[in-house]
Amino acid sequence: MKLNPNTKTEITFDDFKAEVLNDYKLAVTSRECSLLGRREVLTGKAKFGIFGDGKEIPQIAWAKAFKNGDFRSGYYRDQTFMMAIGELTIQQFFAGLYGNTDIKDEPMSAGRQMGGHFSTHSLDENGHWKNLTEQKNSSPDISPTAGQMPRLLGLAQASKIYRNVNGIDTTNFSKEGNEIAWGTIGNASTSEGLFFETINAAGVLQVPMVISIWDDEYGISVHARHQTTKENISEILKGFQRDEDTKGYEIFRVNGWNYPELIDTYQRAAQISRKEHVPVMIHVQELTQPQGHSTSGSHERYKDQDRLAWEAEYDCNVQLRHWMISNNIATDDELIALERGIKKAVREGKKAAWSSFINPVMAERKEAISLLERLAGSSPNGVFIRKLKNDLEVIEEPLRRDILSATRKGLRYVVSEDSSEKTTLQNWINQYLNTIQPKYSSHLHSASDLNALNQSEVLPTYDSNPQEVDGRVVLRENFDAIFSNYPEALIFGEDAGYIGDVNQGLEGLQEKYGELRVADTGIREATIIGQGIGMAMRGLRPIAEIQYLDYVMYALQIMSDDLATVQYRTKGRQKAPLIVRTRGHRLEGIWHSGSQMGGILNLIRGIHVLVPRNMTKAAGFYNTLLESDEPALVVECLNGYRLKEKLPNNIGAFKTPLGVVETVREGDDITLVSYGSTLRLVEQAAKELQEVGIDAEIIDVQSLLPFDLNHDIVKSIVKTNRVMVIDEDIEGGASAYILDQILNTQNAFQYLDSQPKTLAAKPHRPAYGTDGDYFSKPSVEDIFEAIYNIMHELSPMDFPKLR
Ligand SMILES: Cc1ncc(C[n+]2csc(CCOP(=O)(O)OP(=O)(O)O)c2C)c(N)n1
Ligand SMILES: [Mg+2]
Repeated sequence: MKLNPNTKTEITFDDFKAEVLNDYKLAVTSRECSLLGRREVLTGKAKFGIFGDGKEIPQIAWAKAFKNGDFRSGYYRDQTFMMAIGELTIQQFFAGLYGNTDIKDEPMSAGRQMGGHFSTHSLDENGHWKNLTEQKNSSPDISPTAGQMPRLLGLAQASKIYRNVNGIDTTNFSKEGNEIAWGTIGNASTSEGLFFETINAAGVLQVPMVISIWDDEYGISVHARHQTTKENISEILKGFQRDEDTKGYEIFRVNGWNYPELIDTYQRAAQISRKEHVPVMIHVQELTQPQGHSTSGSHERYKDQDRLAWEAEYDCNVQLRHWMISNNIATDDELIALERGIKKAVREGKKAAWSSFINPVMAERKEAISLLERLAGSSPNGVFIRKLKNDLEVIEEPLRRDILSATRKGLRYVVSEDSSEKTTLQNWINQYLNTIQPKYSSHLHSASDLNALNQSEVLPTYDSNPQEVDGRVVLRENFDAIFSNYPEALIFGEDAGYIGDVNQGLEGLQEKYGELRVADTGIREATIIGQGIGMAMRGLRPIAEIQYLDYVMYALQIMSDDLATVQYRTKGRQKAPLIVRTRGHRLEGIWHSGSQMGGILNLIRGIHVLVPRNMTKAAGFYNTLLESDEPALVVECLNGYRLKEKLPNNIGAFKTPLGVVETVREGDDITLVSYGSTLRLVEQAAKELQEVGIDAEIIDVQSLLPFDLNHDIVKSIVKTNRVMVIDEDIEGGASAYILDQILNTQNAFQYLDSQPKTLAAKPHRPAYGTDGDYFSKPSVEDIFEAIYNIMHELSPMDFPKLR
């Protein structure tokens, strides 16, 4: 066993001994947390537990190579690492297990994520950047296996941008691009497509990414023989190994119980990656799971006696212990004493965590009990109310649900009574909900002053005789202004670089701003988004281009699971203000008609969804978003790039507001609500309806999420008393979402004289060609007739049956 030459020469044997002892102490502390954590779940104090036992020693070796400014993107096994970098205490570990909603006690997610999902704070309490170069950083974990991979790519690429692009203010984010993005993944999760996609992309991009694979041969109960060709991930990835002629990876293989070799490997990996910006893969083999996968089951069900015996022997903590004794670093007795002390410290930390979790709830229950008692005393139904109170009082470990359930039920017994005790309880419940609900619901969006809704509209302005240009030229001019105004802005996607995107909205910009800022990527939508998420988390302003709306499907999982939840799952302590640019709506054929808006709307709450009807509106959205700190999806109209628009003279400065609809035609008979490419058909139908005496008002939604914050649609319905939503998505998709907003949020039903209607596409995907479109999605005639029929029902004499 050899030690890192650096460590050997720089420190004395006593220092070395102290460091090893310290490492062992941490390994045992972490293990003890896992053991006690499992017990907390089995006794019912916590709901679910998944721990880092069996992976302690490699994480300690890794932490030694991890520097300020570096980032982690990992998964639920990494508690020891988080402890080693000083970002997780025993008490915080248990606070996470209990789901403590106070971010001071549970800094990972304020109780929103189950334990084992780690994160650090990139933002202060006002949502402003901290100096990330002065702290050790972890991006926030997500549960879907391999979901941490796409963002890892972006975290690594940020270093490359900071090192090679001039003019960016790097103060808070980078020191010459010297930061490494460190990933971890379980052996079984390397079966996921996201793993392979990321590995390939990082090899192409040559970014400082070090990925550790924690290999314990299992993924829950499923053995490596069902997971990995040759049962060996580094073996099959050998082709990625760089050599003198070709760029690629540096690949290491090391046993997870071999403390000195682990330390050496991580030091070497860091040196290569940090200095040369080469991606490194560390396959950490022969790891174990002393307690099995999670608290949901026991591994004795699927591991045979031999395997269990091997795991007991090669447990990395046990191996380190042997190694320490045989190298005279400590005696057995000394270690026994140390272990005893750790057990006590962990028990105490656990107790403290439980107290800070339960004490506020106990105090809240006390208030509720006294209010219920007083209500009981004042009511003829006192006996029933007292039972509620007694039942609440005897719960040993009460939840807030118990408190609310009892108090809310209590009110039902006094529904027809009038007493000050009742008013007091009513007020208390309302007040309690107002204080407690945000603990579970705040920060879906940014709560900082940079929230996109704080941006006010700036209208485009025009010369007296403005130039009429193709829509794509408005976009190009605006992107030019963006890249010149924001040195930290960059765009990347398939065909986005050299040819300036498939519709030439970026024409000439790569030449002007360089290959790193206007970049072509491989065909890999999920990691295009991941690249954006990671870079946005490190202070850059990425615009990730997904070539067509239909192919957002490949990236939708990562947008939904990762991007959309960043603010929420960190309670506002991290952000990823990524702009996703795509183009869609109504072209031709099953995969080029971009109609899955309903799916998108349902899946990415937390991301703004903007559907500008022309390129001036789109450019205005980009300008708004760059002044804010939130993620958004902007869907440009695929058939709008060659339509003429007036060229504004305040390019780069005009801003389209979010959540504001626009009335594009005024009328008295019916309100038509639509957006995007379909809007043009609605406008045509309205013209034709005018000819038969129907005067339609048209509202362009523009911004699906957020939706009509001023409630302008209902104001229109107050005038017309009728509404139809027209959308190219299927029934129950975006049109249902829009109608729900109009009826439930805007309370429009009271102003309606006719049934509110939606007009949507056929339930199948659109067939190819112009006729395919005509017979699949609402046509001008469909729209005309649907509206005409409403008027016919109202007044058959004026509007006789058409057919
Ligand atoms: C996409 C997805 N599929 C399934 C799961 C359920 N799941 C959680 S952990 C796990 C096994 C992961 O095994 P491995 O990657 O080897 O990590 P280990 O737990 O062994 O460290 C599975 C199947 C999940 N979280 N996400
Ligand atoms: Mg595994």
